[in-house]
Amino acid sequence: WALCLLLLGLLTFSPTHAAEDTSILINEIARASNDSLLWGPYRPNLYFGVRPRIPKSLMTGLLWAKVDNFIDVQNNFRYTCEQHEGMAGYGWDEYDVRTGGRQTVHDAGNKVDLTTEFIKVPGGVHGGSWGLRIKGTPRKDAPAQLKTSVVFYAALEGLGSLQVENDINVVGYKDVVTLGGDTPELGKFTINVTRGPETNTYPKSEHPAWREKPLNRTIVHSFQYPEEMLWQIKPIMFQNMKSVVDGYIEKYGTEKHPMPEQTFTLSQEPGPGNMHMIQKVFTGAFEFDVLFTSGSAPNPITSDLVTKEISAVTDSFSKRFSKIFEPKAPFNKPKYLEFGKSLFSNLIGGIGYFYGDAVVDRSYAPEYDEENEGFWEEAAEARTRGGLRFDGPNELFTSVPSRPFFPRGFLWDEGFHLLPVADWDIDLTLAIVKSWFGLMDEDGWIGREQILGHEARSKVPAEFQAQYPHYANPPTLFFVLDAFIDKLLSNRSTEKETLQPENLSGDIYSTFVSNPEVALQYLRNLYPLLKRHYFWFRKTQWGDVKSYDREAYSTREAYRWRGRTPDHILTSGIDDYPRAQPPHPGELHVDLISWMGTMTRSIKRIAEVLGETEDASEFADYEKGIVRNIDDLHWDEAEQTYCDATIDDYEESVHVCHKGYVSIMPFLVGLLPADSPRLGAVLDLIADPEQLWSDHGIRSLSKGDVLYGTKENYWRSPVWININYLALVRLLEYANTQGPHQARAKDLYTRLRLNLVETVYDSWSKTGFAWEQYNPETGAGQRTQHFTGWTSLVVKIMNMPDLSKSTVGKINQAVAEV
Ligand code: 6A9
Repeated sequence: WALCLLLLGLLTFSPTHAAEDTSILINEIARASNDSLLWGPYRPNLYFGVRPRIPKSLMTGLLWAKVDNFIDVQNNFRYTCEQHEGMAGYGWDEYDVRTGGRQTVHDAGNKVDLTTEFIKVPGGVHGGSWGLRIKGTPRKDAPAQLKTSVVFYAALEGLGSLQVENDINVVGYKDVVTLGGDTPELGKFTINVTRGPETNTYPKSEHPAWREKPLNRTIVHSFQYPEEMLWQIKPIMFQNMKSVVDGYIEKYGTEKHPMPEQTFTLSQEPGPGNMHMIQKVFTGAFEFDVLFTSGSAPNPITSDLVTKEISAVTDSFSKRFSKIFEPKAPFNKPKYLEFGKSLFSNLIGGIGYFYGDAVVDRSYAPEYDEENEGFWEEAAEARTRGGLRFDGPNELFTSVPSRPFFPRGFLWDEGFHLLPVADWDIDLTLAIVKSWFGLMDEDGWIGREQILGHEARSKVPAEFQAQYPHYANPPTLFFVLDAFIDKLLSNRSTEKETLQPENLSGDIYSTFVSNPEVALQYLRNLYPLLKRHYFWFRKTQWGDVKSYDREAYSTREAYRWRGRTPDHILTSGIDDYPRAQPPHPGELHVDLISWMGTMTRSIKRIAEVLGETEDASEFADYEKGIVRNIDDLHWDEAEQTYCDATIDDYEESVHVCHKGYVSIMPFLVGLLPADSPRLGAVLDLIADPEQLWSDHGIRSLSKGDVLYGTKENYWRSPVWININYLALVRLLEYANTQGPHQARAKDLYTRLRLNLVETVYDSWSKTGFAWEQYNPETGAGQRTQHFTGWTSLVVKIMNMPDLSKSTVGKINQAVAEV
């Protein structure tokens, strides 16, 4: 009925009381949208963990291990996603943030395939209910009597209560274990952990301990723990198991020690506490459910409902996926559809909600102004002096680059993540964008890497934790706002259609687009933050042009990344790409001025849409200066590419040319018009197999560069999908625009698209994973495994048009040749 209310709200909307009605409508939409986004597996650092988007509330998680010997158990309990646990692939096969989906974990080490099926059921006034089905299927090489121990826990942070409701003496936990809870935000709720179907079987034992704790009973272990330590669940669990072992030894001696499946159990201690662990031990295949029912929901969640909903959810996911991301030729084959579903599901299933404080260096040390030569040494020195402080606590709703390795928000990654997400669910996308801009401080800064709270920090070495309020990162969130405005403008004509009830189930995902008033209000609310952020860039990342005896000096549009060291500019996102040596405060970075150019264009467009004409014309001036200076300051005639600039030993300005992603950045972000006199040279560079072109995508650095493949070789040869995606978008634009390079762009586009998809697909089908980057020679996925972040842009790439058979461009090419 939330949907009905929403529909009513939309239909009764009349322009007469526009302002008032709009705000009511916005609230209504926000509520409905928030409700369906309240719950989720928003702890992507775990193989499975549900929490609501509430700072301190109910936290749940899942652990399991095979228990057929005494040795392996300690290392085999799965909990946080880890890279070296010998997983034969894991992740969401199908997932939609609004309704749920299915994840499979191919746990080769524990010889079990574990699935988590999760569904959300709206109803009531507290964000609805959810159900989870946990299934284990022994893998082919598993012993006949595989024994698996599974622990599901529910913990409570913040205000409220959570307790075991069963009377242990009555049911002995043979059947359903019920937890009851009540919190200010969630109201009353119950969590039922079911026994599962009759087909479940349990280990048997002759040991006397069996009489005390037969394993066909569920074990419930409750306790109170300091809130900020609750995330350290594994050591807490082992501690209790150890006390159980000690108890057995004391009682029965070491001779008659029970079997491992009984040894590694928790003590049966249901009761009060902020943590309740529920353990089950099975032989062979198993299944049970966790059913969360919100107190205000009309009906309780049942196992039958989970069965029904999970098939409905996966069904509608597949239909919707085919509609939105249908792979186009030559990828219109079932195998690419499966591949696309998996990649996209992992991107969207990787969305998390994070809450906690962040380490920020607020010393504002004068060294951080980076004015002197040798500034990087002074800055390093200042960093050791510190001024570290905890900012926040902050909250962040975001996707993550990689669940096992970087399970937290990264600013410029997110702009790429949200491009596919925006096609799927623009309301969700805008909620995430808003969450990111909500992190901005009063100067306009947003930290590049969001390491919020103890659990997130535990994954990051201390020296990488601090964020610096003068460090930037490419402003890719503006791409997302651009995509939003594109959708807005293209949707206006079909506005009426999208309000039809039969379209409504899809409509909840795009309320903003189908309601221009609401969309404009969203932008209007965001606009002051966008400006603050934009001017923060101008104020902190400006480049010093006084040593450049060029005309360009007059416009002052020149930029330099702050925070570089001799070997890295982490802030640029392309960490170890070669730059001027040694660093110099008079350096100018061509990638940054390009980012500034695209950001300026984007904020100008937003200003226009909002009718902020004075702002728009101010931005237009900056844009003009930037576009001009990209050529004046950065184009190198001899090298025929764009280059960084610096000041040499003779106080002369010189170019620092390393061909690769940096040197084509003006092209990548869309600042070169189709008739640019530089475009031909850029395409030559891209197309040359001795330079950027490879069979697996465009290389980060030219094969001809002396530093190709050297040192860390992180961004010095490997193929990265985010940048290749940008190249593809540009090539498609040129292929569709009349101009001297149209036919060539079409050819490059077609071949690049093929190479990229094949590369990511091959690696995925061989290894079961998407990877952080790809080897330009072999195409092998490398570095971080299960990198489900921007690599999933391949879903959009498969959905881009197939131009191989179109005649567009051929005619123009012919004309041009004539
Ligand atoms: C260091 C080590 C367990 C590096 O995808 C996130 C970023 C990108 O934004 C950036 O462009 N990655 C790219 O060059 C990964 C950065 C990870 C830093 C974490 C701590 C943790 O050890």
